[in-house]
Amino acid sequence: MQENTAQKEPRAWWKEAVIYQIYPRSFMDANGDGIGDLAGITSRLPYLRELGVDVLWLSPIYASPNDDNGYDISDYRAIMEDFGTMADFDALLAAAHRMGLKIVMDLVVNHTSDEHPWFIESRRAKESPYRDYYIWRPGKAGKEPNNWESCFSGSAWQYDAATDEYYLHLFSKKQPDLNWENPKVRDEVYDLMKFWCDKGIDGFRMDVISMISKDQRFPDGPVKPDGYGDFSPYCVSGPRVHEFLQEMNRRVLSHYDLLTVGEAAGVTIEEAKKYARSDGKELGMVFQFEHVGEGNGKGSIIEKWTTGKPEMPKVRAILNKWQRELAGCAWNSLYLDNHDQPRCVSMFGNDSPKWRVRSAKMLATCLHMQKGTPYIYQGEELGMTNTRFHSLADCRDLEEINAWHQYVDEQKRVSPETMLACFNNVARDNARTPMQWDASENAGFTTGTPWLAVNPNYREINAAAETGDPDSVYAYYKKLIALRHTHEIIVYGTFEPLLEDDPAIYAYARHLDGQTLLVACNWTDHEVPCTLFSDRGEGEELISNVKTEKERTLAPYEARAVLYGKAEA
Ligand code: TEU
Ligand code: CA
Repeated sequence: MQENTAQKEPRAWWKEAVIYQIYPRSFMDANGDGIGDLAGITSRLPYLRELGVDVLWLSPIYASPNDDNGYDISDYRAIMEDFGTMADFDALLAAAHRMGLKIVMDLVVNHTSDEHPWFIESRRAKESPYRDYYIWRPGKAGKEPNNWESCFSGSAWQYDAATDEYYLHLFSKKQPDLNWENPKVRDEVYDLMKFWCDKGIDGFRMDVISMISKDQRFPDGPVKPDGYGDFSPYCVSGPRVHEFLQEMNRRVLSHYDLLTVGEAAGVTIEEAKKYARSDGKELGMVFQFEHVGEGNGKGSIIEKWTTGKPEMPKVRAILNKWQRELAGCAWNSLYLDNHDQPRCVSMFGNDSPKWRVRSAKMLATCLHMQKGTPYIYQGEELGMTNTRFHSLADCRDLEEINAWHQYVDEQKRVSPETMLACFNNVARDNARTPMQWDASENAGFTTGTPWLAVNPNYREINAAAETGDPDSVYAYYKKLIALRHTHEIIVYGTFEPLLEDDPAIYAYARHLDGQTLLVACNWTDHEVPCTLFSDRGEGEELISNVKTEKERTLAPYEARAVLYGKAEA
């Protein structure tokens, strides 16, 4: 096991932080209308401080007609009516800062809502001064400008009779893409960012930021199994994306001390080294999607839809590649789920009553001991699981509803049973069921009727039960977060992959100032041989999810982290 003394990693507060993602619609409802809101978040700040997280990332809270639950913004300087008022936001920000919690906003500027005044003006007339704020192209009705498919099914082009042209929407047709080629658009974006920075926020999570620059030839894309064209070769990490982000950095980011993370679907290692370059000229880090994509072993029936599960060796190979390749030149983000992914214990772990708690702790250990900034998605710290959809009527997310209509109704390429099974495995609504606060009605989330049904297992899985239980998933996350705050090796230690051929164990070492932290996690439900710790001799066990360890084996879903050596002064 080698000790590599990589050059000193530049220090930064956001590298040492643990981030907690809040999906406001499903976090806490303070006024009984069944929809989470800002006052609800404020009321739960003591819970978050107690958990020990440092930063709260709020999914979008801006004015929105909610075609895509806030990721379709109609006014960037106003709060969504469902969530409250700007005064509620100011109160939340002030209370969070008083408790030492930072607030990161979701910046959604690849597209706006079609109800944003800019778009209403843009579609009014070809001569409109706002026409070039969006991407319009000529085309005959039924003959789109090219074959690109939207991420939410169907063509990525919407015909607009008013001016007999098509506009581009890589997501829903109520999310027209902004034209970043237009310097006025970029000015608008930098001004609204300054508006929030001057209010005192602490950072931005940037939505699909890897898609803001498009190849201006707009050529057809490679044809996918569902017959549409793939826009990725012409929209992901496009020709001017780094020029735009360096300009954003010069004009806004460099004037504040912010956490910045770019959601970069489809980003490669080489591109990530530019987005998150360590000289700070663009962003602090990116979210890459390889380890949650079909290449992780879960496969695909059509597009993202699958009933398959990831295979640890494939997940390990992907994460180790990102650890290895970004070392010394860019900083990693660490996550297993968010508001677009199924619950991690259901997807990567084992959510059966027998193994849910232990496998949730194992996954948390495996992720949080790696090098990078960890993100916890609301409820992950409780070991919340996927829910059960019995029919399309149980779903709310347009991605699911549109996919059903395209693949079940129109193309008849997937049976209703199979599509429902795919939904129960990977649908986004699994992540969006209300937060489970206690065992009272609707899990203490609301006194009204929740906008999306609460997961029926809330009586067993809820914060009230876990905050009082030292063996709970909550208590384990709290300990993991505390360890990151007290052990620099977990933050800045170099990463050394181990046992990369082992079919069951994901193991690695971290090294810093003469100390070594050894981490080994059994991703299977059976006992496996492991001599990593016994070979290494006496060490200080920092954390383990199994009380009675055996020297030379790891129990089902067992995870251990042991520190060796004394830190050199
Ligand atoms: O997601 C972009 C993105 O990558 C997702 O569409 C993802 O591919 C898909 O949802 C996986 O199922 C961002 C936001 O996180 C998402 O909630 C929005 O719907 C989307 O952008 C459009 O703003
Ligand atoms: Ca509410």
